[in-house]
Amino acid sequence: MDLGQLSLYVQKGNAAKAKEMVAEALAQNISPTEILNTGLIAAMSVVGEKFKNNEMYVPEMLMAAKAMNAGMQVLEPVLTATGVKPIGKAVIGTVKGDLHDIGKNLVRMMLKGAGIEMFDLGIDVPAQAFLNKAQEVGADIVCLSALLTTTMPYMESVIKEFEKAGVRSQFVFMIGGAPVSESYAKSIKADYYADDAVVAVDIAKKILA
Ligand code: B1M
Repeated sequence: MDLGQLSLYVQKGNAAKAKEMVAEALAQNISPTEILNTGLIAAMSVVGEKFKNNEMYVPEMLMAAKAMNAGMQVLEPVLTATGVKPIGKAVIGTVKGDLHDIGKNLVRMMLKGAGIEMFDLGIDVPAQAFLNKAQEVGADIVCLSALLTTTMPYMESVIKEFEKAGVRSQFVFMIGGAPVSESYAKSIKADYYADDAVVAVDIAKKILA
């Protein structure tokens, strides 16, 4: 199977074909990681480049994201399949002002697949909502995602909200997203930075061991 074709369907925003091809690829025993990396994530890199170069605009970018999400829905049961009892709990969300959720969803699925009970607050999440949910469910890890340089600083506001409430030390913060870096994580006193969903799983397992 040509996963390049899957990437093209996603770039063109053809959700039905993207879904169909992911299902076919799984039926042909192609690994979910390969489908993700070569078919789906690669498509979003092309879309991002084209957007930067004014060859693609927001509506097309949104269509591509919908096609990507359609493909990911087919992959979800495979990525989240786990027979084990939960090893911990995590709250996850994309911070306030930011509507990007593909990377966050991927991290959620992979952490769930690693046996972590996930509480997904969605997108555009205010600091107080992270604090409320983390306390309500007794989370071990609070996962923050941001895709924009303009929303990344809000991650610090979330951590400060926990400090203000006097509960910062009860939670481990893991942050990630395209503009985020290890040094940024250090500068806002987050505990961990994860470059991608696979690294996020490694870190979470270490935290919960
Ligand atoms: Co937007 N967008 N977007 N966008 N968009 C980017 C991020 C951008 C880089 C495009 C570009 O210019 N090349 C640019 C940001 C520039 C910047 O800040 N420096 C940008 C912009 C400018 C915008 C708007 C401002 C455009 C506008 O309106 N003029 C607008 C902002 C809206 C808002 O949020 N307020 C906007 C809107 C959108 C859409 C809604 C159309 C759509 C999102 C739809 C959706 O998510 N449902 C969209 C998309 C699709 C993108 C690109 C093309 C793809 C993002 C993506 O899904 N990548 C993106 C360009 C790019 O990234 N190349 C772009 C695939 C995904 C798997 O990767 O999310 O990076 P990613 O997640 C990775 C890692 O980062 C990491 O793990 C994942 C992989 O395993 N990770 C974590 C993520 N979160 C983590 C959390 C962790 C650990 C790891 O721990 C907790």
